Amino acid sequence: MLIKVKKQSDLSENDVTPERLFKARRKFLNIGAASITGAALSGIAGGIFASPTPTKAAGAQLGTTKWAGSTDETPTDFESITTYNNFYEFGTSKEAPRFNAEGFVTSPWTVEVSGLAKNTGTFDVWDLIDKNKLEERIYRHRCVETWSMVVPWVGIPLADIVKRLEPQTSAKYIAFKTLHDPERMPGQERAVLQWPYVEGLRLDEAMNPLALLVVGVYGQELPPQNGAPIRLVVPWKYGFKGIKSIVKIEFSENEPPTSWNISAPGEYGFYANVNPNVSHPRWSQAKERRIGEFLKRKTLMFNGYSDEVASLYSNMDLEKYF
Ligand SMILES: Nc1nc2c(c(=O)[nH]1)N[C@H]1C(S)=C(S)[C@@H](COP(=O)(O)O)O[C@H]1N2
Ligand SMILES: [Mo]
Repeated sequence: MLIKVKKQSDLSENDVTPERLFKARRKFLNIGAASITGAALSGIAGGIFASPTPTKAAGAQLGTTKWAGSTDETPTDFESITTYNNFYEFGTSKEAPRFNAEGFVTSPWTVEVSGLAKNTGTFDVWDLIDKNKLEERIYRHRCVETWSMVVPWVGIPLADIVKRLEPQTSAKYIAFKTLHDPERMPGQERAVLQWPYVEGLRLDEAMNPLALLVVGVYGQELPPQNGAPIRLVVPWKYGFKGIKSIVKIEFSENEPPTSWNISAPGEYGFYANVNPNVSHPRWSQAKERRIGEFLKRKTLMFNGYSDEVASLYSNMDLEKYF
């Protein structure tokens, strides 16, 4: 009898629990048993940096108008959205950020705008974001690790901000940078990624009406673990494009470097459009597990936003530009 030995790449959908994916991602990060011991891990997750209880305090309420395009799918509960996070600056487990980000001070907060635009300079976040123009938008959120959620974000179209900043015609890309401050972001004391976290979009992607600068969730200011005070949300792309706690925006002529692409260029591309037909080298992207649901569901092209965004990529080979 032929016994088939399973390789990583043969993992069936059912094998790919979030925990295994997390381990697989960590393994590639090359921080195996030698550098991350159980003790160090639990230290990050619940020990040395942690306070005894997660942040429960309700954030300040935000006035919003409801956007007409929201999905009518059931939003994931607030508890899951704010306790199951990816935010490596506050630890690499899903559970760590809510503990390690507790007390993270996000006021005052400035965003530097630089590069090929007319209105460069340093802005207070609340000068950049007009609190009277906030929209509530319920979007699907699909992580490259194959879990997904439905999130009622609060924010302003990125396009509105870009227009106000008046990029020059030579600007073809927009780049974003997360705060780099290991004293406030304890996960930055270890080189799990190259810090600061950086992300970017092509300018026409940034101008698409779905791209959102987000300052809240469930009608209140973002908790720190979700990227306070300001983060990006690009619902047709994998979650890692949604860079958190932004301190810098730069307009450029050339494609900017992006954190996960720097770490593993063969696994994470610049575009990172949700695409069930293009597998990650180590797992399929055909299905996803919606947090709170038992059965897997099919992943939709562009995360279900094809009508809105497919034209951005009409001449591109999406196997090559993954
Ligand atoms: N600065 C920064 N931004 C980040 C990350 C991160 O580790 N650091 N993780 C990304 C990933 S992989 C995902 S899936 C989303 C998770 O956002 P959420 O915790 O609000 O669901 O944030 C993205 N933005
Ligand atoms: Mo992710």
